[in-house]
Amino acid sequence: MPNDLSLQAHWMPFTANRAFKAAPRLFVGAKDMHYVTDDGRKVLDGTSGLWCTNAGHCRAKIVEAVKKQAETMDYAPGFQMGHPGSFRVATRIANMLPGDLDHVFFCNSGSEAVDTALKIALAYHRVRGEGHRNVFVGRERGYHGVGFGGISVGGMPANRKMYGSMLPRVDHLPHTHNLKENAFSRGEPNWGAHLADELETRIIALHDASNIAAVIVEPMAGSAGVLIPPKGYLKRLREICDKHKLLLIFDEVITGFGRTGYAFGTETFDVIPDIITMAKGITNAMVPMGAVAVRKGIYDAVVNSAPPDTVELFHGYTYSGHPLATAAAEATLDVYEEENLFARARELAPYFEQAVHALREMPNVIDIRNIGLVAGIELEPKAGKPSERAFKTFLKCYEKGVLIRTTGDIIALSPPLIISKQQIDELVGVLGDALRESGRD
Ligand code: PXG
Repeated sequence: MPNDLSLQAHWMPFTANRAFKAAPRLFVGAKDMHYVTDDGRKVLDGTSGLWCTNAGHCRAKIVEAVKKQAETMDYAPGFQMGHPGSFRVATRIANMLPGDLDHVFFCNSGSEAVDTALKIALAYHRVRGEGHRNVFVGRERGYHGVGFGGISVGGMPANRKMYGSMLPRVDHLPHTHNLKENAFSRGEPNWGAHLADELETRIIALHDASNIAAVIVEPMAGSAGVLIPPKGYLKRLREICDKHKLLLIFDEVITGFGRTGYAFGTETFDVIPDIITMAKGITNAMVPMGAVAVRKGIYDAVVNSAPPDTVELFHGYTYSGHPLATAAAEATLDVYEEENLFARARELAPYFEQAVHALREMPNVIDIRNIGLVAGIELEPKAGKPSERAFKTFLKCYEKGVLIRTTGDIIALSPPLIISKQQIDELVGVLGDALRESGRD
């Protein structure tokens, strides 16, 4: 670390600031599958940064596109003005989505995408004369970013407990994680579709469908530790939403752009929601960007309800559709397409599955689950010290040149979709060594 670098002023996000500043870990470079540390070590990226560099790091095509855009036009106002890039990206995203999910609103992060989606859902019901539909249904262990909307529908206790009042009318479905029934499942677990029925039997029964605006879930919960939807679960949610005219929102901030083996989770799980939120992989993380895709009927209802020539939705961000972000997105979508990366994730998935499930024999492993190029490895928490075992494993992996991610005592692997079989072996091999060592502690 440079001697003149002071770490004190920066209040780091979701980080143990004091421990980090006592023993910092700094990256200073990145290329393809690797980071470079400040002391010149290469670290294999097993997590695509924070689930976002799906095409690998510093890809030349994306770098060039952003450079060129920065030289040509740095910024264009997005309100009552436009620039071609945002229209092109919206069209391309609409073409990647199934059904009539064909209008796209831009923002700058997953948290903003979630807020935007919730607001669009309320606006949609209101313009149809159903403004009484203002209850949102999230799910326990859901993660929808850190805005007040997102933490309200989210189900991560630590992310909520400090912050007092949130959106006032929210209920939560039960999460689907059950080790007794589903431990060591490969792909979608068999047990748990019936948990979707709670939407009808408990939540709709309590609030009445006529008061509920939307149900928001991650098709596969990422941050809570890779919780893969049970077979048939998402279809049941869709059926119940249809029956009671509730909008179904899929938060695809993590599952978007190939993570589960197809462009989006909607395709992998063959269930079409009404609204999809996305971010992260949309620009391969080169420039922050988020987006919300909605079905045609939602756009039409809101837009056509306003008098002609007036603003239809009072919502937007200074940087909605920022030119650098749209340039990065266009080049990123090119890379995904040219290198067939979503199909590559699908084709590599069985090899990845075999590799990660071999960790079953390691000490303290109580579950392994996977789909596409994502896996969760759950450890038995150390008595009285939750999270410690997984975090120590993270530190050992980092020392050995591999980046993993932990949440509680769950290890998540979500490598860039360009990973080779040899690198999968390296990632899992190093993690295995680290688990063996942590097992002795
Ligand atoms: N929705 C989902 C499903 C997410 O996973 C967000 C919204 C919020 O996105 P922004 O861009 O506002 O952070 C996320 C973010 C992790 C991890 O390791 C996950 C996220 C972010 C950082 C770390 O689990 N997900």
